[in-house]
Amino acid sequence: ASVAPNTRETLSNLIQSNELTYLMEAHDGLSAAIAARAGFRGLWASGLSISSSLGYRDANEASWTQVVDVVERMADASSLPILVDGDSGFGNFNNARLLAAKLQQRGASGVCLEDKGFPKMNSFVGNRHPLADSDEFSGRLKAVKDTVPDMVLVARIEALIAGYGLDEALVRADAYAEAGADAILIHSRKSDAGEILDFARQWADKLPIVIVPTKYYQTPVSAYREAKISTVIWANHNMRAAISAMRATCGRILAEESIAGVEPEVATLEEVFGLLNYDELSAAEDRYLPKR
Ligand code: SPV
Ligand code: MG
Repeated sequence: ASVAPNTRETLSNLIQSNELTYLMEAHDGLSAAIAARAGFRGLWASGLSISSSLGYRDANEASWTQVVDVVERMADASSLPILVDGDSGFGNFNNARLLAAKLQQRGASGVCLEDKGFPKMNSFVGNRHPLADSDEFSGRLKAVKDTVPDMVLVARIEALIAGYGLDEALVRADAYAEAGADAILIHSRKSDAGEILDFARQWADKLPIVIVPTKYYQTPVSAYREAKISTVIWANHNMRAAISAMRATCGRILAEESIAGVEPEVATLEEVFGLLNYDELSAAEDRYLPKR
């Protein structure tokens, strides 16, 4: 983990800038360090990926304190600004503001809240995605903004996921902007970006738009630049890449009764030590441990 504090771009700058911003999913200290080394400038602390890596389902089975602990490891290991998937806020306005305050204390730069109830279910699972009442959800947003005014607050609209149309999504976006959101995340489970681009056209840049193209991955990012979308979240690809790599490695070691075959395929131990800055520790040992 990096001990030196870094001067860093703020999440607010990234989301407000006119350039298209990418937030890369991470779900623990190691994946956060890998994303930072790869060159990403900000991270998405994905609820799906954090749950999965802990062995939970993305249905609020992981407690909010478990999520906060993971985010702290990500912040320490990467020094990047982190937008945290706060799900629906783990309850009412009071739970949401407590979560946000604790996330800020532990190094997060922003929190995204979705307009559903507790417990939520991952947006790509099944068809039961009851929406929260818009006024009640706006209260959750206001409470978070009042409690942590300098944190980026992203309001996530689940209307399209829940089967409502663009009109409901736009009415909710207006209400959430009024409640103090800094950006709107519009989510879709369609395999093309049509409804997202329609939303962007009608929303007309009133607040920055954040999208999660997990299902409409074929659309090139040039379409998002043209539509003046602010931020694209690559939401779960470190977690899914880890599954593929670990499955292949386990299968091979079991079948070959040897680790010789996988050795050239897996990261070297030197890479592990580099990612976690072991050099910094040995320099500190030279400085602080008594010389013999
Ligand atoms: C997550 O990464 O947990 C998200 C995005 O919320 S999604 O899985 O698409 O709902
Ligand atoms: Mg999520």
